[in-house]
Formats: sequence, structure tokens, C-alpha cells
Amino acid sequence: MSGFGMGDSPSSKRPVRIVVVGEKGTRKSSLIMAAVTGHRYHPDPNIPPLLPYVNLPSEKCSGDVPVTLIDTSSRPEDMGEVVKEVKEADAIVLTFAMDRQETLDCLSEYWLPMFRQLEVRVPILVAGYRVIKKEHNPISIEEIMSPIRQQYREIEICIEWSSQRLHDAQVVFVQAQIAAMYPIGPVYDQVTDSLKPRCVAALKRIFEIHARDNDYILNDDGLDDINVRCFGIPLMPSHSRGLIKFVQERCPLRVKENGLTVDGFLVLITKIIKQGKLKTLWTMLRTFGYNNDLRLVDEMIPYSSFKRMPDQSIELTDEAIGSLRVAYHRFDNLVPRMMESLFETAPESPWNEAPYKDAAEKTSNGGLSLEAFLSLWSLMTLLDPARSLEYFIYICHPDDPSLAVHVTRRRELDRKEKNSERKVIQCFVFGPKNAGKSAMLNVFIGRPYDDDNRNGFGEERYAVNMVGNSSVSGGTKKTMVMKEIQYQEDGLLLSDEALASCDVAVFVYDSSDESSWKRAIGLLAEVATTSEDSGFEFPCLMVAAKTDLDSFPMAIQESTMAALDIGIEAPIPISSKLGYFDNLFRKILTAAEHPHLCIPKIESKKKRRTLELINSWIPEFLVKCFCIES
Ligand SMILES: Nc1nc2c(ncn2[C@@H]2O[C@H](COP(=O)(O)OP(=O)(O)O)[C@@H](O)[C@H]2O)c(=O)[nH]1
Ligand SMILES: [Mg+2]
Repeated sequence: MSGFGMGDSPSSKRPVRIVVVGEKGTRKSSLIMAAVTGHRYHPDPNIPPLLPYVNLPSEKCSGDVPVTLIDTSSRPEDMGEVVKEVKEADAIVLTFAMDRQETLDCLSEYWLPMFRQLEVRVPILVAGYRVIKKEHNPISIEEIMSPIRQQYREIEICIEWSSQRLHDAQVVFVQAQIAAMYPIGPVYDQVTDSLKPRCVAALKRIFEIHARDNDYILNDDGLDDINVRCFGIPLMPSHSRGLIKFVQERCPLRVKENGLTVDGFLVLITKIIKQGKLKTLWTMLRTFGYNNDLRLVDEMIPYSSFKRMPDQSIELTDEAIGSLRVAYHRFDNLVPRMMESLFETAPESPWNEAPYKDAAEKTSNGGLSLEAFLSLWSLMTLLDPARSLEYFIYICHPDDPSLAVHVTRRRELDRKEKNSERKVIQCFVFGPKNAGKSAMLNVFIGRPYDDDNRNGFGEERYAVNMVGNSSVSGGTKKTMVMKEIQYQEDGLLLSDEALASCDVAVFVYDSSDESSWKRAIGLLAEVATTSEDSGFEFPCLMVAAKTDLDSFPMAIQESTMAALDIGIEAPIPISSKLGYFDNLFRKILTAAEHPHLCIPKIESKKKRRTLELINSWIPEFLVKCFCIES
């Protein structure tokens, strides 16, 4: 097969730390000294047998990267230090003496299990010291190590050395350096003999970037582009034809129209790995921004594009939404398996866990509509813009990812301008336990009402959907994020900063339960004073839930009067059970679009007194304790 790569790779110049561990007397220090000096090592009995850190001579190092060799002690009392070094290592050289069976036994009985326990992921090399005797056909280190390697596939290379062949000591470290810089562990599973899933995802992304304009077929030009980009040199046409031919001969179905399908590309890379050309693969992966975990390195994420004040938010731009629509339509009607396809160029789906899992409406077959898909992206952009951009890069391949997001205007300014142009509204849902918050969120994302619904307490939860507001926004829909805030008996709850991200707050109470109403109005007073004190105010609405039940006496009169007294609208009656919402979600949207209205007027210096009075609730006091600002 003709080559792929063959140029020089850019690589980091951080020193590679190679830690040498093993039993006493297995020549750890001698191995290091032999590699560094090229001479035999005669320890001075007057100095401690542990060598200081020493660098491998630069001419021995691969790719101009410095290599630090780290000796370790075999004394049990020094184990803490050894463990520390092992955890920081880029590669580990494990030593044993080939003429001392007990040192070999220790590999599988002590050292290798310990590395597993420490979850060591760096390459492990075994160096066996051979005392040369004049015997014929001594068994090789491969034969000796074979049973252990069956059990411990993480051992990458076994090398023997001896004082007669000091050059082999250098080979140990050169190999260790190469294994550290171009590790096989993250990319290839040697037990199943297959590419690891994250490596497949990264390769599919590289493939897509270069093949999407050619019907997802990677032809000569595509291969050449990759070669130029990764190795800085063109790929001769005969070379690229050779690569395609190689795949065609073995897997004819993976070649189409003289180019590679994505599976054909994976066959090619697998071959490269099997040939031991890990440097070629890693050069490619690093050129496309991957770290050793096969995720994008931080430098690929334009953090500066989402610097913001606490009352600003991050939204996707129209261009980004356009790209996401295109990505979605490649896998129309995302049933769960299609979802995997959509994120097949990412390390995994970003929405497998809270707060994204179950935050959006599902179709009847468990998939996501386009609206639900875009809603989840908006939610992720709002909560975790770095992650949103990272995944946007994985699936949309933007030239400039910083153009995918923008920072919204400060709400403080929105208030002055008396409008908000945000397309994604965050609504905090407050209310005492059992008020009906979760039921409301469920209905918001199209789930049927469930009388036995028992959502776990103590966890925040999000629901996101698109809401139309024809009267105000000319028929366009906006994305509304609802965040259920769990009620804490011992008071609030959220920091000023957390409250600053709230565009509109609703306070839900059970209209059949007077104490629920009292607690809701108490919460409102607390939230409103806190947000006023911190200068991040927002509109507030009250929601009278469970109107299918009998309301407590005087409920409507009292609650309406209290609301009007503090300058907000009368509570909005809803029944999740009956599916009656009185346009609640539109009303929330409208409130967010008018950030200067519906802000409760409660004098913050009276906060304490207000709360005290509310706690010892007497209706006549209500009017006095909510002071209307002049
Ligand atoms: N009758 C009636 N019960 C409701 C309604 N909404 C919620 N519930 C019930 O009230 C209880 C508490 O609701 P939940 O939404 O979990 O309250 P949360 O603690 O505020 O999240 C549950 O048993 C719900 O089934 C409603 O509209 N009508
Ligand atoms: Mg709840």
C-alpha cells in the first residue's frame, strides 16, 4: 500500500514524562543511566540509589520533544511518591529481571493490577533485564511475557536489554516516548481488534469535512486535501489511487465512484494503525483539533465570543440555526437511533443526561421534531455555551464557530428601551411544593397530565419549547426555557447572579390551598426584593394552579387585590389536569418582551418586615406591607 502522511507533524513541546517502576534490583536506575550516558552504571554506595530527574539527550528524542526520565524507589514506605509519579506519567516503563522469576510474578500480581486500580491510561512498556549467560536459544521476552500480555492488553511493548547491549536501553525510552506521543489506547481496542467509538466519531467528522461537497465520497482530491492540511505536502495521485485500490480489493462495497465511503475511510485508517503508523493517525487527529480523549482541545472553542454580564444571555445566530436545520434534515424525524446518527461525528450525544434529557417534547416514536431539536440547542447554548459550540463544531463544521453565537443586550438596557429582542426566554418557575409546577412543565412539553406524577424533589429541572406570539412578534416563534426552582423551607435559594439570568418569573400556587398561596406570595416578595437589591429585576407573574379543584375562600379576591397592589397582573388561572392554560405561555412571553412591566414594587428596605408580616398572615396587613412606590 502506498503511504498516507509522510510529512512532519506539529506537536506540543511539553516534556514527555517517562516513569520507571519495578521491584528492587530490577535495574531501574541502570536502565536510565544506560540510556542517558550510553555507559554501564556503577552506583555509588554513598549516595541514595534514587536518581534525580534526568533528560534524555535531545538527539535521542523524537520530534524535538524533550523527554524526562523519572526513577522511582522500590521501598514500601515510598509507595505514595511512586503513585504520584505514576499518575503524572505520560508513559510507564515497568522493569523486571529475566533471571528472577519473582520479579516477573510481581508484574501481574502487583504492578499491573495497581495501574488498573489507579485507572492509568498511558502506555505501559515492559523492560526485562537479561543477564547474558552463554546458553543457546534463550527464551525471548515475547515468550516470557505472552501469558501476562493475554491478561493485560494495556502492555504495549516488551523490550529486553542487557549491560552488553546498552543501546537497547535507549530503544526502551524512544519507544516509550513514541507510545506516549501517539498512544494506541484511545484510538484502538486491541481486545476486540477494532477502532474505538470516539476515534470512529473523530474520523467520520474528518471524512465529512472533506467529502460532504462530493456526495459523501472521498476521492483523490479529498485525500489530497487531508494530506496537505495534516502533513503540509500533496499526496501524489498514484498514492491516493493506491489507497483507494487497497480498500477496493478488500472491501469492494466501501468504494464508490472511485472514492471511499465513510466505511472505506475507516478501513484505510485501521490499516494504518495495524501498520503501527500511529504518528500518522495522531497527526491527523491533532490537526483537526483533538486531544488524547478524542475531544476538541480548548483552543478550538472561541470562549471570548460569549463573555457576558450576568443579565446577558447567549443565543444561536440565524446562521447557526440554518446550519442546524440542514444537519437535522439529513436525519429527518429523529427517532432515537437517528439521534445517534446525528451525533455520529461527536464523541457522544450531548443530551443523554440531565438537564437536557427529557427537557424537550418527544414525537410519538420517541424522536425529536425540528422544533424540539432546535429548542434543545437553544437550551444548551443558554446554559453551557462552550459545550454548545463544541458540539456545533462536531456536527456543522463551521469555518468560524464564533459566528454561531451572539450575546444579547443587557436586560437593564432592555428595561430602559422598554423591549427585549431575545429569541430565547428563560422563565424561572417558583412555588411551594405540590403547587403544580412539574405538572405545568410537563404539559408545556406535550406530556399527558398524570395524577400520580411524583417528580423528584431537590433537583432543578428544565423544560424547553417554542411558543408563538402572533400579536407581538409578527407570528414568529420564540424559544421558552422553563426552569423549575425547588422550594426550600429555609428561604432563598438562589444567588444574585443566578437570579440575574431570569427573564421572567412565575410564582405558582395551588388555588385550593390557602397556605400554598401564602408561601407563593412570600416567595415572590423574597425574590423581588433580592433581585431589586442586586439590580437585576424582571417581570413576575402569578399562576393559580389546579383550578379544577374548589378554591380556598376569598381566593380570587385576595390574590387579585394583592397582585394589583404590588403592580403585577392578577394571577393566571390554569388547570394542568383539564389542559386549561388561559394562554399562560404566551402571557409569559409577552411579559418577557416588556421587561419594564410587571415588576413587583416592594420596598426592599422593608423586606424583613414584609416577610415577617406575610409569615404571620393577616389579610388586612397585606395592603400595607406591599408598599407601592411613588
Ligand atoms: N387536581 C389537580 N391536581 C394537580 C394539577 N396539577 C398538579 N396536580 C397534582 O398536584 C400534585 C403536585 O403536583 P406537582 O406538579 O408535582 O407539584 P410541584 O411540587 O409544584 O412540582 C400532584 O399529585 C399532581 O398530580 C391540576 O391542575 N389539578
Ligand atoms: Mg416539582
